[in-house]
Amino acid sequence: MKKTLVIASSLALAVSLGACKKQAEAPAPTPSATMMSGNMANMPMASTMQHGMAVGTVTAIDAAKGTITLEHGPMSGLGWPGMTMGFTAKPDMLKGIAKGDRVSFEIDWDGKAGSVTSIRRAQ
Ligand SMILES: [Cu+2]
Repeated sequence: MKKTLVIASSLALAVSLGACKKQAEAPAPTPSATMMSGNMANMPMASTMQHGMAVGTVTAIDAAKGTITLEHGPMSGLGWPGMTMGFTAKPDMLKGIAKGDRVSFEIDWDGKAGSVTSIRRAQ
């Protein structure tokens, strides 16, 4: 009887831990345009711009065109799960970065496309 109780409560614990993790991965609230002030609020791009940070691996890169594809882990700031996706970047920013490199990077996301604002090789 006592043993059954212990098993039941550890099961309940496992379930609640699972729920907790799921909640932590849920997308963060979107900053609204009202959080911005002055001229920024009048710019459609700026009003929806969000910032994200992640670590990932370069799966494709074209420094001349300023494009990079990253297989990234969870994106903090945007609440994204890990995925593979393409971004734009200033060509200068991609100098010294190669396919297969592990990088930590930050992006601005306008709701449709992401542009890299900083990227560096991770150890
Ligand atoms: Cu992504």
